[in-house]
Amino acid sequence: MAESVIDLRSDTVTKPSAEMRRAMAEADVGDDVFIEDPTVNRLQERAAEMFTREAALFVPSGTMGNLTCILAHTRPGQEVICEEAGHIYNYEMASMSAIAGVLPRLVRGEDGILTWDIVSKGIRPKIYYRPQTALISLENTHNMAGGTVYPTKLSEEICDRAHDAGIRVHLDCARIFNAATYLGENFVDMTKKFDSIQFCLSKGLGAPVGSMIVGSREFIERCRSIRKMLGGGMRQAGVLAAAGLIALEKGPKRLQVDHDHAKLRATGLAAIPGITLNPAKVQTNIVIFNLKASGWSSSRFLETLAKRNVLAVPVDNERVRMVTHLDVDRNDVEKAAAAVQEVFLR
Ligand code: TLP
Repeated sequence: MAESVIDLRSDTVTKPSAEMRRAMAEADVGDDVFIEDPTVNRLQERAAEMFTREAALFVPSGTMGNLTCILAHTRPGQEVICEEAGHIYNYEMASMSAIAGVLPRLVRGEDGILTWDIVSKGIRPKIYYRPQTALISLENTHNMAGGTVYPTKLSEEICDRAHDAGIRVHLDCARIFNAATYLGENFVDMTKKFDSIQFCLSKGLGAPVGSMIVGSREFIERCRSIRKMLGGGMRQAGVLAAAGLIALEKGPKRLQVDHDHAKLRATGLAAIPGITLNPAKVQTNIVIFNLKASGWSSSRFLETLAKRNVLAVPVDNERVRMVTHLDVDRNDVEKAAAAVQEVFLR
């Protein structure tokens, strides 16, 4: 039998479980554009209830969720402050500019984490001939900083001070349950001050498709129209929401396992000469390491690693990202570390 592939490219690669597939097959459905899909409605009600917010909206992807929120919060010509390595700026096809007509105003955080001091330097003065800051967008966990987590006090201070200045704050928390698992805090407390939040069902939680926007009823109704404008009005989407409900109930509880695996892998990788990585900085399920000292480029390294049935993605020419998830076990983690070692030894 051919050796199976260990896919560490992302926690998006997980396949729906047998339980999810069964629930999808049996889902009660209706036309969600008429707001008549009982399973979608249940998922939305459950997400709102879990986050103790008024309402929630099921969207096809995190990318659409973030863009929908930006469109709801801003007008063309305004600015959105975001971290320079953030997903919203680097991996969403510049949609905030191409579609929402707003300018990203970049600031740099330490390990991707912003403080009010950093954010406030990006806020425009209120002068009629200058573009105006409408929104601040934070990312928790911060993907390309290596899955780092916001201390809740820092994000709360940003929200409070931004609100005092009349600026709204969006949270791209695709991996909010990873962040909450790391902090040992309740995700409701971590997110309560944000004007909008977007989290993904299709990452560590294991659903095949979908993200949720959570906020006030009035905000969510605005987002519903915007989602339709973007082509995200799905019809019998209950087949997807059924998997989302299972992801939401069961997914968060097992994330510590992924974090333990990431830590284990980071420790193994850090011991390999040529790899630069501080395992103490690995907080969640994402490990990013630097190959520069080895002389390998990311692309050549990844091609060679793929021949050993281990997949990962480049961050840039020097850095590689590996993500743990529910479809990799401890054995896979150990095999992947051994494969990396073999690549260097050849
Ligand atoms: N992240 C993907 C890639 O796009 C990089 C991944 O493999 O990690 N916010 C954050 C923080 C994300 O990490 C992602 C996806 C999204 C938004 C977008 O979600 P989708 O892929 O559902 O549009």
